[in-house]
Amino acid sequence: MHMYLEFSQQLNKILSGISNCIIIPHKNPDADALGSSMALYIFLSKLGKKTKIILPNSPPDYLDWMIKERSVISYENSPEKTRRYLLDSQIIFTLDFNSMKRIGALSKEIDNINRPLIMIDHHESPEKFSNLFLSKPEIGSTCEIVYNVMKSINDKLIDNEIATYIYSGILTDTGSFRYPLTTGDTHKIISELFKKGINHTKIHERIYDNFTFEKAHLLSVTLKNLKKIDNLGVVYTILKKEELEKYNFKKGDTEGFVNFGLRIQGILVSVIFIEQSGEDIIKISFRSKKNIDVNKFAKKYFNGGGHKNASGGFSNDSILETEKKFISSMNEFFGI
Ligand SMILES: [Mn+2]
Repeated sequence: MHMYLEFSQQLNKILSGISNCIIIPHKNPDADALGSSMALYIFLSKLGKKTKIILPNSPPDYLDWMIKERSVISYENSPEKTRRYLLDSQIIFTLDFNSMKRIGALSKEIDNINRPLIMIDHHESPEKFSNLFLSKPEIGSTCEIVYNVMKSINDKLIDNEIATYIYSGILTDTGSFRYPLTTGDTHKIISELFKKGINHTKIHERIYDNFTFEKAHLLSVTLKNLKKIDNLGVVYTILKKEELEKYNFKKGDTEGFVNFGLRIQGILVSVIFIEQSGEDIIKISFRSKKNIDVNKFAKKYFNGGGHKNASGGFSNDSILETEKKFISSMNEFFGI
């Protein structure tokens, strides 16, 4: 709690002198990025600050419910408007990422206007781009960190709506409270959120029971394509362009698919390769259990990073080349 207190006091001091804030989550935002941004947006608004969330690009459809039109603008869709908001701003919060790479072209705009940056994040190895930062890789979600910050600034401002956003981010980033970084403190926060009257069943349904018919079929292809690297406890699957097109793939449709591999007995690493049309790269997601550090793996072999048990990367090679490289690097990684 000590670290939160110190950060919150510094933040409070900064806030007392300003009236215009911007909040920026990472590109392709998930429920933790959007949840922490929306929660902080409402909180800052209640403190009387004019606030806007700038998204590097539009969020996936299934998270539409998390967004309130007036609070958010997408840089991808309205670059000019974004520049105006940035010019008006006095400070910029960056949430749920710690490398400027994660916001794409928007990072250049941030460089240009040169405002104080305040980073709140839980990924490993933060870049030092901010003036004030709270980097806590030992915490399971940015929402949990933002909650503690808001709580130490002004507990009373946390309402049902803020609590709902915070719950959504904690829920998804802890894998529904199962990943190792879920703690007793996390559950204590959840109990506090319940006191704010959240409807947890409704949140679960919105986040998880949202498959389109095509997405269900895409999942069946994902599982059908599953391959195993014998003796390493590794499974991987590949979704080719044609398969994605056949099932009318939309951004976010494959969210969570990579986790299914970890349901297999004895499997400690699960990987999904997605050959997205329109982009010349293969996107890769890694999940692992126990001490297997797929953050290290993604960094070393596939231009990526993230967390120990959940990371991402990409490849510029063909599917065939990427698969070959993946198998040999996994063997090298496991020292075989
Ligand atoms: Mn997160």
